[in-house]
Amino acid sequence: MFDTISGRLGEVFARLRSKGSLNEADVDSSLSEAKLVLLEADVNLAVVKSLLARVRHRAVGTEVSSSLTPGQQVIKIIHEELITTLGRQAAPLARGSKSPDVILISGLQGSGKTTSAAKIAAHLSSRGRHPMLVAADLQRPAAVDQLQQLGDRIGVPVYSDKKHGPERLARMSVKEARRSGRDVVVNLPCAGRSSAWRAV
Ligand SMILES: Nc1nc2c(ncn2[C@@H]2O[C@H](COP(=O)(O)OP(=O)(O)OP(=O)(O)O)[C@@H](O)[C@H]2O)c(=O)[nH]1
Ligand SMILES: [Mg+2]
Repeated sequence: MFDTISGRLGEVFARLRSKGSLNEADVDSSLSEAKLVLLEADVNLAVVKSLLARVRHRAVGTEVSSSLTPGQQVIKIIHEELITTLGRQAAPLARGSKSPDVILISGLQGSGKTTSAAKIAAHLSSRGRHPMLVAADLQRPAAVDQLQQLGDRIGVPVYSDKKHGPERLARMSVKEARRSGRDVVVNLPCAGRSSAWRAV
């Protein structure tokens, strides 16, 4: 997601970079394009509004640096405000005292649990961890297949067994992770009230 956002924002602001002088209309037209890019990437509307309001306030304000053109100045402001919005410090995932770490994902129906589980697993793989996805949503038909397809796409093993309920599956998945050398288990039970909560 960040690659897409940065590529598209880069295109929007590349047009400003070359300008020797900027008027409010230049800034406003770039910011409204930036707003679309951010909203299409699912950034929260309140976050987008506040970020762009701060950028606009500073960009049409008084900050002038002799070493930068106005276009470059706006890009510098956006860069700084993006850092402020995202946070200056990365917060790594906390590691448990014993392996594997277990991440349990719950949330309302259709809120993006399965997709997020695959994204987390892909991210962890890219950081050198060895995740395993657990398909413990045994109620919705095709839920296991959906996760299996995502797992295949990102090269992460998916553990499931339709013979057992979510709680048993959660326990078994931890054993299987230890046996197969996976150091993070991303478990997706069916619902917040699932008994798999108790098993981890
Ligand atoms: N735009 C957008 N769509 C998303 C995002 N995450 C998931 N989706 C889509 O939302 C729909 C539901 O996502 P899932 O990951 O299946 O949601 P879920 O919570 O696992 O759904 P259930 O298992 O049915 O409760 C799918 O069509 C996804 O492609 C996201 O970050 N942005
Ligand atoms: Mg799901």
